[in-house]
Amino acid sequence: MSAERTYIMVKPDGVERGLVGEIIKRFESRGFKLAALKFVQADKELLSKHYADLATKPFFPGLLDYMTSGPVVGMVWEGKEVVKTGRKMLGATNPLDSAPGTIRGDYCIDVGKNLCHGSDSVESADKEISLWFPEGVVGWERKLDAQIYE
Ligand code: RTP
Repeated sequence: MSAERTYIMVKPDGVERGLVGEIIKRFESRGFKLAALKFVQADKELLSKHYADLATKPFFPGLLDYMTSGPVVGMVWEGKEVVKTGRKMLGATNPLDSAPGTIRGDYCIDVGKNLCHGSDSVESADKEISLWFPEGVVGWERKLDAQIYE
């Protein structure tokens, strides 16, 4: 069983719209294992680190306003190829390009209100998990894994 981890975050619009449970449910139902979860009012300093690669983009100030407009729910999910699969489950960055059946494809319309974030590589996931969970992530053994992985 792979211990790959990804950082998934419900953005302020997702929290306000009551979609936290729905997003968690999709990852749980798929068989991924929840490894950490946190409700945070993030500040611009933290988000500037999270989105450092977007600092020169014209939409960056608006992105910081959006992401600080309310609390977010940060999570670490664990499982086989969870980084790539998590991104597929979220859907395309622009919700209008997201397939039905994905989170964005089912629940949103605009790129600036796209509900959720998912790490785009294992390397990004490691950085994001360290940034959002500096206290570390507690490992736990899930006996159910025997019913999910061959
Ligand atoms: P995320 O980090 O949120 O999972 O999104 P992503 O990797 O799919 O996309 P990225 O290019 O890293 O963009 C990060 C977030 O910035 C907002 N965005 N707005 N107005 C725009 O053209 C625009 N482009 C991106 C979105 O909230 C996007 O998720």
